[in-house]
Amino acid sequence: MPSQQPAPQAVKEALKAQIIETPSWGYGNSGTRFKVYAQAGVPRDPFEKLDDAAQVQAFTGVAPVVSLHIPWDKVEDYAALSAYAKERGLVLGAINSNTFQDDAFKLGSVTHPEAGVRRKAVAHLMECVDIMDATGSKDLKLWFADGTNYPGQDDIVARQERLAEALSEIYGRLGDDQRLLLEYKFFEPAFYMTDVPDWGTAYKHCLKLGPKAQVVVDTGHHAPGTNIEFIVATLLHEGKLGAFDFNSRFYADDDLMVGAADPFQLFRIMHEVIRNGGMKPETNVNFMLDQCHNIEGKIPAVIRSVMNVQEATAKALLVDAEALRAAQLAGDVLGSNAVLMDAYNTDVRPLLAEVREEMGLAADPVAAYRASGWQQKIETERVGGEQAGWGA
Ligand code: PSV
Ligand code: MN
Repeated sequence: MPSQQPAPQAVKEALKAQIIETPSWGYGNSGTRFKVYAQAGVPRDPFEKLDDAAQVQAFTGVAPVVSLHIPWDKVEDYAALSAYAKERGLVLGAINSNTFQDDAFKLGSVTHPEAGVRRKAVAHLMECVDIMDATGSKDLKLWFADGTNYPGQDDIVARQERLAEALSEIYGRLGDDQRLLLEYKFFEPAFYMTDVPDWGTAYKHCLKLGPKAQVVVDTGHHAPGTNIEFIVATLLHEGKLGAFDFNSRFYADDDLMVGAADPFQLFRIMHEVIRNGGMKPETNVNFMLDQCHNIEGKIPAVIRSVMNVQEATAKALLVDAEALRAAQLAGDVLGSNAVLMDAYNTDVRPLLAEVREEMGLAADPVAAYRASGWQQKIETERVGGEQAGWGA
């Protein structure tokens, strides 16, 4: 018997309330270690990045928050940047730290064997919290490139202790409504041993720090075959999932548009998010994109990523939870799998088109962006100056 679908109105309301945070660096030039291809019209400063982010928000209606990366988005006056965002219907979101592009950090930042280098890294992280105070940002996102390339290069446990010490100093500096979000990555740029390689290590540190420390799941930071939805379910159940860095990978940390490589995986992740209360505002999961658009147009790619998250979310919202539970309790292996697959195989594009129209938006955001003339405008106007990029 076909299962009872959840009420479409509730699904629509959940989709309208969803917020997807876009990364400032997704609007700038990026590439691989082989080549960064410049694109016409790319922003030259953080203000122009916000102008582009405002386009994504204008056409999707669910992307009003923009993550900053320091020092890539360093400005003289963060209150002015915040006000500029506000005038465009945006707010500044997570502050992403960067302890990986200074020569001093060659052997590590907060885990470096020299105390002086560790102090330099902590000073940068403290500066990031100062910036949060000025922008009103609530999340400090920490990703450490720290690790070693050769067995025996440094002591594994000593590095963990140095990391814990630095994290606890930063944690102590946070305001009551600010969080520290710790991101893990299983390799790169260190190849032998990474100091925060997996969710277990990130979770261990966050647990010791306290309730204002939570884990970031970057979907591109796992070994092939990892069951990411298990990690998501577990962290949510433990109250320790702070954020996603959404993107797609085929081989490594490819930073492709989320949902491009494996939309079924994204659906499975969103199913666990919904099943475990991760969409509730009080759970406070930050759904961020962390992507670099190297060969494709940047603004339409960010729009497409937002739409991919919406499609996976819509399908996950359509899972008949009652039927799933009943089939699971009955030990009905095929029946329970069929409930999930029914939802996954639903074409949610008409539903999302309706949602957008009810929000006063065009049904097809990419087509609307292309017709808007914004791309032509920035390609004509943004000439001269230095285009924003990684600073790699
Ligand atoms: C590291 O690969 C990472 O995922 C971290 O989130 C960084 O902040 C970001 O990429 C930079 O693109
Ligand atoms: Mn990331």
